[in-house]
Amino acid sequence: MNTSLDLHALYRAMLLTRLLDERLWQLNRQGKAHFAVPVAGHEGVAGYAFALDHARDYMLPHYRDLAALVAWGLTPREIFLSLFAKLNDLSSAGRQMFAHWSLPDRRVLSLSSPQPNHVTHAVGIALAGKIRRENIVVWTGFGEGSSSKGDIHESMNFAAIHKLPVIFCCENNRYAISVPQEKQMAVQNVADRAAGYGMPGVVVNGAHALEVYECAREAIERARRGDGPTFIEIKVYRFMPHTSNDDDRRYRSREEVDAARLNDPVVLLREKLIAEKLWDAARDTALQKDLHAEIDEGQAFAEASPSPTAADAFTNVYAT
Ligand SMILES: Cc1ncc(C[n+]2csc(CCOP(=O)(O)OP(=O)(O)O)c2C)c(N)n1
Ligand SMILES: [Mg+2]
Repeated sequence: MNTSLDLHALYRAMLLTRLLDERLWQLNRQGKAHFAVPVAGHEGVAGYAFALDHARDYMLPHYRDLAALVAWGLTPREIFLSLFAKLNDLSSAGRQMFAHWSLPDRRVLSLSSPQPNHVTHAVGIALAGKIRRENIVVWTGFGEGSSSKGDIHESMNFAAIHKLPVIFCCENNRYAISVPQEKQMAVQNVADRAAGYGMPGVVVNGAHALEVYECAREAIERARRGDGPTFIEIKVYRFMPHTSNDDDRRYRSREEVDAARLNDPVVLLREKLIAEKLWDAARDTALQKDLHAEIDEGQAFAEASPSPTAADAFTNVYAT
């Protein structure tokens, strides 16, 4: 275990993400936000963001990686500006769908809605970094459903041949919207495919953020040494519907969801910290209160921010 990891910061990022996720869903249900992408169950991905170097590495995250972005410094204000499609939204000045994060000054690149095009962009950045001898690592995430697409196979093949400093992170939550994994592929572990491209394939339990951190750290060190890419499969479970446009009762039982919730990454980390006497119930209550206040403030700030006007439709576009 790398003792330089700040466990409290990791837990804070995961808890803040959970509380934000609940608020984003409520706002959608109240008719105040047109689209929500729940991430509950995926918060363990914060572990990988703690293993990257925030001063030089690149992130092209999966749309369910809000916890990694929060760990990377994305604030509640910035998240609500994007949710409400405000003019000062950093990602696109209110143009892109929610969860398409683009923070050029922080080296976070947007995914394209067609899944998973952004993985090819990650490989391109890694190639550029290698040619320029920048010693960067590029992290890219996608779902197991998206891993069936050709983009992934071409990207992995190219990255392995050229020993590029890129990490392919497949978040396997067993469903591509309503399609279960067994109707999507004949392998149990997507990571088994890595051998076919000539790179290590690792499976990690996403319910344990510390395991995600450890495995990410090893892959990042390997990439930084010049030894090439790694494929990491994080086993997770999505507790909520695919998006606010989905009704998951039509394709999975409540018993299955309830059973999966017994392995809640936020609760498991909290219990671990308490068991190791690094945390207690009183501190948890105080933290929850602070985080709720931060969320309220971020929401109020974004609600009071200006919306784009008709004239703004022609800024940052290629032609009028
Ligand atoms: C090329 C393409 N086809 C279909 C879609 C519609 N779509 C959006 S998300 C999604 C499911 C992706 O599932 P998975 O990759 O497992 O990620 P998860 O949502 O489970 O995290 C689909 C089919 C899309 N965005 N792009
Ligand atoms: Mg999936």
